[in-house]
Parts: sequence; C-alpha cells; structure tokens
Amino acid sequence: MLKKLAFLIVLASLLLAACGTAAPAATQAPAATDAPAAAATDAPAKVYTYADMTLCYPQLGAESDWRTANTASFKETAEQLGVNLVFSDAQQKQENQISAMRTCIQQGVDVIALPPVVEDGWDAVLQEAQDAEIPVIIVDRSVSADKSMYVSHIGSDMVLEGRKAGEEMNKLLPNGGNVLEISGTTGSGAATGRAQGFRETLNANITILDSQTGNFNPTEAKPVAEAFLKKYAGEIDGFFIHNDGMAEAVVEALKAAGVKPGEIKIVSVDGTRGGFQMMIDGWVQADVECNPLLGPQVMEMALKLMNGEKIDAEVLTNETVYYPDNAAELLPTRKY
Ligand code: GZL
Ligand code: ZN
Repeated sequence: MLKKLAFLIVLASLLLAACGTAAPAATQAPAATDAPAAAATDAPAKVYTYADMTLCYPQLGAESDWRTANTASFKETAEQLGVNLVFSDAQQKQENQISAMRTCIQQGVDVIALPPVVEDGWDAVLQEAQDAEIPVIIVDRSVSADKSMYVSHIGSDMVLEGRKAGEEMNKLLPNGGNVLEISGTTGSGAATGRAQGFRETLNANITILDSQTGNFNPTEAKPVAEAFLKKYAGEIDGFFIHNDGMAEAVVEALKAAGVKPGEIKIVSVDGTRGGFQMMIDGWVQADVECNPLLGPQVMEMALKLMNGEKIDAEVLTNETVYYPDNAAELLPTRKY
C-alpha cells in the first residue's frame, strides 16, 4: 500500500514539474507577424431608408378637394413608409409657407418639398435652404426662381392643361361664341399656365368676354359667377373654370339664375369626384385631369437625394381629359 502511495506522489510531482515548464496557455493573441496588415475595408456608406427621413411639406392651404387629396397623399404615404412628415397649412398665404420653411431649416430636416402658392418671392428662402444644405423639391405648381435654387420640380404642365381646355371649348362651340373665365390664384403657376394655354388654343371665333380670379376656392368664385351672370346675361355660351371646386360654385349660381344643364358649356380642371358628378348631371362637358396624388413619387425622389443619387430636374405628371359619357362608370374608381 505504502509503495503505491509513494509511486503516486512521485508521479504527481513529475506531472507538476512538467506543467511548470509548459508554455503558458495562449492568453494573448500571437504577436503580430510581419505579414501585411489586412487592408482596411471601406465600410459601405450608410444607405438611408424611409425611416431615416424627415420631410418638410409646408402645404399651401386647404382650398379645394384637389388640395385635400394632395395633403392626404403625403400624410398617408408618410404613414405607410414610416417617414417623419413635418406638415403645415399656410391658408393660401405665401408668408406662412416661407416661415414654415424657415422652421424646417432650423429643425435641420432632410428634404423640403414645397408646393408654392404663387410663382414669385421664393429666392431668399430657397437660398437659406441651400446654405443649410437642405435640398428642395418643388411640387405641383412652379416657381420663377432660377432652377439652380432647387433640385427638381414635379407637377403638371399647366400650359398644356390650358391648351386641352381650349381644344375642348373649340369642340363645344364649333360655331364660335362668348366665354367667361374664372381663374385660380392670381400669380400661381396653375392659373397663369392654364390661362396662357387656353388663349393660345382658342379658335378665333370664340371671344373671352371677361376673366376674374376665384382664388381656387368656391367661396370666392360664387360672387364672381353671380356678377358675371348679371353683367353678361344672355351673351354667355361657355365658362372656362380653373378647378372643379369653383365650377361647383358656378353651377349653384347658374341654377339660381334658372339656367339648365348644358345650356352654357363648361370646361373645368382637376377631375375630382365633384367634377365627375357635374359631368353626370350634365353641367360640365369636359374635365381636364390634374393629379394631386404626388406623395409616393416625391418621397421616392427625396430618398434618392438622401442617398446621393441623381434625380430628374423636371418630372411631369401624365394627365388626360375626362368626359360625361363614361363619368358614371368611372366615378366609383376615383381616388379623389
Ligand atoms: C394644380 C393645383 C391647383 C388645383 C386646384 O396643380 O395647384 O390648386 O387645380 C388647387 O384645385 O387648389
Ligand atoms: Zn395638373
């Protein structure tokens, strides 16, 4: 028994001694060899997603169904994509839009999408955005500022919309006649372009008796229509009205004056549900489409800008003309 114990003691001491000389366990990485260090890989630049975006949309107002649909397009798209939308309503006043932009610049938003109420007066605030390195996309109506002051414009060719309206009026009054125009916001790209295109296209046998702004809203358009019906009673063959909201007010005035649907030809613009209903009821004979649903395209453009990608300087929306013959069939499909 003692021999076995002695053997074990000797064996254990031999083992301990061996351990004592073993190279220490590798407790640290081997010293760097002189192999070339691995090249530092360029970490890919961060790719921004919609969740990273803060988009400023200083909306011009809530003057029409078109505008309401335009606002809904931006709010719903932002909700769906997870974009942080900084939204405001300027009640159709440029100074309110400009101060909303200045707040966004202070806040350091990623992109400003500006739907300008009028064409002029943007140079200073566009310069401030540029100095703050915040890109601006002009949405819907145009601005007169130099194209170097903003990255892109997306919207309608308003002159083309006016030309389409002129062509429709020519078809409605083949033997000529007298028309009245109730225009949109004075100084806006939409009103200026539509008026220009209409005049460029109208046949020589059609006379524009008078033109007055209704500022794109029915409240201001109605008294204009009532005054026109008094002043030009019996002489009026047609109306060119720059949006459906104002056309609805004109129809109210025509009804009150005892005019029947179709007795006076009406060409309107937008293609809202209200416009389709007026075509179904026989009041409006042609409605030039103007698409407000620009939210998805604008946010796609803004994300490209955030990721340093190029975007087109001009994106024109494709638009058509709607007519009474299939208005009833199309009305249920209308998104605005
Ligand atoms: C045109 C848009 C106009 C609509 C009106 O693109 O700016 O403003 O035609 C709206 O209905 O008020
Ligand atoms: Zn349009």
